[in-house]
Amino acid sequence: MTKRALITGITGQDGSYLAEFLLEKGYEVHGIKRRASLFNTQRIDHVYQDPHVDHARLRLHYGDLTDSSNLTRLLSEVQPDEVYNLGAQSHVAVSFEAPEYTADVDATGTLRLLEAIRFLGLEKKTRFYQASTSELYGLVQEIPQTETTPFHPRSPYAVAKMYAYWITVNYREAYGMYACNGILFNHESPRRGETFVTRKITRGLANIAQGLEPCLYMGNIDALRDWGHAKDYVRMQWMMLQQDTPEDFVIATGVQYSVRQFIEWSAAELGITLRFEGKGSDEIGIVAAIEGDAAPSLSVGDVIVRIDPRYFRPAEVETLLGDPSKAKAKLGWTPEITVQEMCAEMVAHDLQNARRTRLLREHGLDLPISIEG
Ligand code: NDP
Ligand code: GDR
Repeated sequence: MTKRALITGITGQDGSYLAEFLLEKGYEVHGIKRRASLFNTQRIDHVYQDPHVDHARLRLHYGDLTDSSNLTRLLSEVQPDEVYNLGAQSHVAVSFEAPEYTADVDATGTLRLLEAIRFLGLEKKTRFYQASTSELYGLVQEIPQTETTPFHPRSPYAVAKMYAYWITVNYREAYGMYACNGILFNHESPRRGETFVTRKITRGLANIAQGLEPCLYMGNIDALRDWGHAKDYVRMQWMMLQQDTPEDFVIATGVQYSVRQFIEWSAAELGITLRFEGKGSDEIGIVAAIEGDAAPSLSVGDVIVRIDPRYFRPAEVETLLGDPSKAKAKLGWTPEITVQEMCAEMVAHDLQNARRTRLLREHGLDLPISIEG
């Protein structure tokens, strides 16, 4: 029997990798996309299948986590074996600007899905994955963080995700549902949204190297993160739903680096050696050396990184470091892509885009580029 999965957030970074992964495993994949005034399916266009062709195994449905009747109708139609709840307002800084909306989507949205499963009597058939987050640890109580480390969320996003975490546990305990939380630490890729820190860096520096932008403006570059590759992490999301009993797992690499370090690696991938000088808001990143003709419009001594307090958060998560021992021991999961390999892949991708934009400009096809972080 072909297994059927429903993915919320299929148009996002993780949703796109998970859809690819499940299609390769032979699943029929249903995804919920939001109505937008422009196309928003770029990340999954390469796996799109014409619904007019027989046996198309990827189907997209309009919907929204804020709409209970829509979710109930879709679950009733699809009757999924597995639901992956990846949909969210997922940007921590934005959650301070839109806290109520973030709670509606990330917290109540999760409840709406679980309740729809229960209401339709699918609680014994449908397995449920909740995209929980290392942001739950916030002001960390223990290093490294494990499945038993206490939570102290530091943003409206993290507080909303805390509700989602516990309502998932509650539906498992109260109704015997196969429901589990993956507590995922930061994971990135060339498909990462452009305003998350790693992608902002790889894209910004690639644009600077190609003469498209003058400078990268950053927030707290002392923040420490445990970064993995999204491809490794979606494999784990699936593995969590294939066990005999539902459990929650930390997914991380067990290694942490600073944002500043990620900037230095990215610059090095582009043939630029960066030197940081100054302190706090006055810190700057200066070009110390350039390999060959890697960045023809730059010179040694140019300042290409500055701090803009606009990107500081009202409450910051300074350090996160996960301990994935349980996932390794119980599921045999280990990450295969290192953070340095991932950084190289992201820079190569963004450099190709920047070169294309520069070429178009040189031929009079002036494309505007957004530098808003
Ligand atoms: P993205 O921001 O790339 O994707 C979020 C997805 O959610 C998009 O498809 C978006 O649609 C969709 N979405 C947003 N609002 C709604 C809504 N109201 N109704 C339905 N769908 C909605 O996130 P990631 O792929 O990086 O992350 C996936 C999940 O994992 C998220 O829940 C995130 O909070 C969580 N997470 C992510 C981590 C990471 O490091 N990436 C770590 C830990 C947890 P659209 O394309 O239309 O905007
Ligand atoms: P995070 O990711 O908040 O950890 O949430 P993000 O990449 O946005 O920030 C990581 C760290 O970098 C610092 N930082 C900046 N961040 C951004 N976005 N822009 C900047 O200019 C900048 N300068 C410094 C931040 O302050 C922070 O400390 C991500 C999201 O994917 C969540 O959905 C997910 O739950 C967590 O990861 C785990």
